[in-house]
Amino acid sequence: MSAPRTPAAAPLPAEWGRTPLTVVMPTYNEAQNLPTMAEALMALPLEGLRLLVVDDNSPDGTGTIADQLSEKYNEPGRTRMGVLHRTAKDGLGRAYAAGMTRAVEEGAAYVLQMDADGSHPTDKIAEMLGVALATGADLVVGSRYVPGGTLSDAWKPHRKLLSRWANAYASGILGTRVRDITSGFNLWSAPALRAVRLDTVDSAGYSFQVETKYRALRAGFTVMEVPIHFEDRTAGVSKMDLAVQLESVAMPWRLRSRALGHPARGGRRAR
Ligand SMILES: Nc1nc2c(ncn2[C@@H]2O[C@H](COP(=O)(O)OP(=O)(O)O)[C@@H](O)[C@H]2O)c(=O)[nH]1
Ligand SMILES: [Mg+2]
Repeated sequence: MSAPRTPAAAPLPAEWGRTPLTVVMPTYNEAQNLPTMAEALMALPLEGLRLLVVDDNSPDGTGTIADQLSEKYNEPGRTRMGVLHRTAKDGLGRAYAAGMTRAVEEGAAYVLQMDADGSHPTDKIAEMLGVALATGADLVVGSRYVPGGTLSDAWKPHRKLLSRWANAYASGILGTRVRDITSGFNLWSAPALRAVRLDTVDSAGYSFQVETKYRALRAGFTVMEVPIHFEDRTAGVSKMDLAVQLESVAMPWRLRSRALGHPARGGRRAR
């Protein structure tokens, strides 16, 4: 007897597929990756999906490529892709805050955060939207650390350990039960994003992921996690640097201290 086959993911009801969903994708020197990403997104059976690229004036011309792709995919009366050009490299967190704000202003009911380097699986997007619509969750996290979630084999054991440790560190300090609080592949409802107040987020870099999830949890929004396979980038280089890492180490303490009513000194704004 043959083993039971895993059924293919069921398509979303057509009405759900028409939900206005904007994928916000920050780019810095992703010229080699962006065309493939855009093509994969545009081929998804999600009529309401749009792509908004947020480019920080990449020296490799990613911004120009994004404009050309927009021309290719946009049709009269149907904008499927847009580009937010910023003048200089200003950090992943700032790029996301600007792009996600723009997406909600332009009418997205849901916003999906996604890297441009192929690490996040486009074929999980429909499932994440389906989970949000079916359960009413306001934040659906594409998670490497729930059962079924997997990491690229290209990651050496020490890198896997570091990623696990970074998650345990942030979640432990903040007392959350989110398994992948550092994940950069997240689907948000527009009301949750408004409540998060992106204009007041402190994180310039990758700790944006932790800070925004923590704000959503504290505001009482429901968070769900769905397992993903996380691929290593095959082209281009990582933009993770020491300043970004230091901010990520300090941020959970600042967030906790602020939540306890003792604003950490050196914060950019009092809240
Ligand atoms: N606009 C913008 N995008 C950035 C910046 N830093 C990183 N990114 C983008 O954010 C995504 C994640 O960055 P990446 O270097 O892959 O991080 P890693 O996966 O942690 O190594 C990629 O699409 C990058 O191009 C930035 O300062 N500005
Ligand atoms: Mg990456």
